[in-house]
Amino acid sequence: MERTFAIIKPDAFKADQAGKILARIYAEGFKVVGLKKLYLSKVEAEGFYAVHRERPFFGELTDFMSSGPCVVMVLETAGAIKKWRDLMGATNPAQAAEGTLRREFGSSVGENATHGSDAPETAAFEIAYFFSGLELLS
Ligand code: 3AN
Repeated sequence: MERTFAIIKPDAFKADQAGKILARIYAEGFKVVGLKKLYLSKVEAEGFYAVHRERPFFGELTDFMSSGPCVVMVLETAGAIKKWRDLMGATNPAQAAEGTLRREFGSSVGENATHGSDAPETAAFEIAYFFSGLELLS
């Protein structure tokens, strides 16, 4: 079993799509080990995306992620990291495959509805950034 970290981003939450996205998560066989709604501050978003600090879109990205509530989750299944990224689709919703979450719910490369860890090390960092061990008992 593997765990990954996922976010329903502020665009999707604001558009009342959290329920539909969660339904897809359950339908695809993920176990939701942790889940909470948060309203990130700018500083909290900057800490989460620290690896992107030098990228030109860092300011835009962290403004967006602190623009409204989001839902953070820990998802568990075999091969969870890749399986969740496959379900999300490409970063740019216009290039995401039919049936993926970003294709259905995203509107731009920045406002793309969902986030998912890209490797085991980032999953470990991202899970620990938002959840204590006590919150992940299952
Ligand atoms: P992914 O989330 O698919 O791994 P990355 O790692 O390329 O994509 O990008 C990290 C985050 O930065 C993503 N959440 C994405 O929405 C955002 N992002 C990527 N490129 C841009 C851009 N040109 N403008 C605004 N936000 C961007």
